[in-house]
Amino acid sequence: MWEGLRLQVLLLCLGAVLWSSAAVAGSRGPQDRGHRHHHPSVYRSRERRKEGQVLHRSKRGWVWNQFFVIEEYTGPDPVLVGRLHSDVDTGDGNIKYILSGEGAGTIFVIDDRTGNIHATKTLDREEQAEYTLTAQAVARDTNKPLEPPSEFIVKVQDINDNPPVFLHGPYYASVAEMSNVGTSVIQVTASDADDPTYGNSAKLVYSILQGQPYFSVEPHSGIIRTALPNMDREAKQEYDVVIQAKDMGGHMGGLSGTAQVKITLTDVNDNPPKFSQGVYAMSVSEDKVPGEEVGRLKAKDTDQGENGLVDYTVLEGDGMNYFEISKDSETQEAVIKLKKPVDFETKRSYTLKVEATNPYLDTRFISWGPYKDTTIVKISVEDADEPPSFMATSYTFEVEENAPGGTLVGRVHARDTDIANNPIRYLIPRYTDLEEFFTISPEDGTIKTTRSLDRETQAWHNISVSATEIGGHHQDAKVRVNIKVKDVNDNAPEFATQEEVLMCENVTPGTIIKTVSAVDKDEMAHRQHFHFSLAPRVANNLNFSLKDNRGESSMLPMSVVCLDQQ
Ligand SMILES: *[C@@H]1O[C@H](CO)[C@@H](O)[C@H](O)[C@H]1NC(C)=O
Ligand SMILES: CC(=O)N[C@H]1CO[C@H](CO)[C@@H](O)[C@@H]1O
Ligand SMILES: [Ca+2]
Ligand SMILES: [Ca+2]
Repeated sequence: MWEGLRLQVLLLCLGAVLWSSAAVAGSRGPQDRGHRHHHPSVYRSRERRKEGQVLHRSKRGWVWNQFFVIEEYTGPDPVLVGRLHSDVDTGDGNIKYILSGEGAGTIFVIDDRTGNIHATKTLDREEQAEYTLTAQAVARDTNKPLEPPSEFIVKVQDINDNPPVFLHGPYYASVAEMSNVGTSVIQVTASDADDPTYGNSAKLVYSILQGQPYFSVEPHSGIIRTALPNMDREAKQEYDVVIQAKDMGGHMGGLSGTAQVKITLTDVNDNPPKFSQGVYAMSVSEDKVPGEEVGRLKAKDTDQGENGLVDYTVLEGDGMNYFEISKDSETQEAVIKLKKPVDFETKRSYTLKVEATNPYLDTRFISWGPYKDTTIVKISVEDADEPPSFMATSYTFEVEENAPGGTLVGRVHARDTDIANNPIRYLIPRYTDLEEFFTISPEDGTIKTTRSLDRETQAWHNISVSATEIGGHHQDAKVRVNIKVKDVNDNAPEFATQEEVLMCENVTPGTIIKTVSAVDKDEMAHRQHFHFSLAPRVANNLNFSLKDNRGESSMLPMSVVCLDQQ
């Protein structure tokens, strides 16, 4: 419809270069952009414009409904954006040009006689890229429109006034150690507020400022890749990389921004476990009981997590039956414990061949292995100061009662099982023989009585004897000694009862008058019995007889029989 209007717009050319691109602004091609970034020429052209260079519309077909004004212009005078001109304008001042729309009267002011439009302040394309305005030509006296109103656009011309910015930095990334060269780590992206469709103001190129030769960045994608083979986490784990994004396609004079990228190498299993010693010496006392810890050793593995886990096994050695190996999962140490008691006097040293292995292997690095190590553990058995030991677990002796003091009862014998073979001293702990019936020879362990014993008072003297090492740690041992007092027949039998016997007259001969029995304090052997007889005083009295019931038991009662009375 603009074709039909007679309102002419004079474009103010900002210079030949700017002009040409403005003329085809609707269909800018890459070849045009190639010219557009020569900003010095833009500034130069501005100077010329101030001299009043004005181009007239010379042919139809322009995209002439657009004005261009460069952003961020800070000259002393307002920028002339363009000029409205109507064909009916004869230059006599009867036409009045009116501007309305976005920014009319504030940002854009028009000289209503000449049609010159000026921008009153600097414009920022990144704030507002274009303004839609309406031009009118009216008769100055009647205010009658001389042309239909026509809409046009003022486009703010981009300059490179915005640096690239990494909006998501700083970045944290990780990549496995030993990765192949070219392994992608992370992609970083910067943004540029300038016009991406125009010139190179927003055309970014990435480069690496810090982090070479370990990493590289792809210039156009911002993808960071590894650049060095065999990067070893165990040598260096963290890298501070700085990436720069530069606009103007990376050329001189472009603006730039940087981002920090912290790259951490993650672990792979590329180190075997390693014992620091070829031989580990340990010792165990012979008095340790099975289950007790003998010692620890550790194979170091510089890898992390499960790559650094170590398992231990005993491969061989004469100590295999006596010691077992386990792992302290907290410290990753091998723990050697006693499995069976050891005896210094029997065998004084054992050897174990211990292997440490990584349970989790990485197939890619198998050839760098083997992921195991072996070492020798030498365990010496230490002599423990063991208490003396009696030759018997207990002793039983006999001594005759009434034997005189000083009679030999028996002899105990203990000895020191240690190599030192310390001499032994014996004694009877007083509390086991309160009345001091016995003495013992400290040197040779012979027990004697101190006085004669009476079986009928105490038949057993169950005492203890202790044996103590002289020297060493004075360890001692005790043994039970049961002493039996042997009986001798030193007691006369007595009647069990001492009663008078009353009997009636005229009893029938053969009647049992009384049964008597006897007791004896002495020990009664089996089938032993008493012999009964009538006292001599009545032995010739034929009126009574005594019947000895010998036979069944040791204390059979006797019958006294009343003889027939005449
Ligand atoms: C003493 O030891 C003997 C034999 O072991 C035992 O028959 C007896 O009952 C013990 N006497 C005492 C008082 O412990
Ligand atoms: C020795 C004795 O005392 N014998 C007497 C037995 O009994 C007759 C009759 O009762 C006496 O006459 C005896 O003296
Ligand atoms: Ca820019
Ligand atoms: Ca590793």
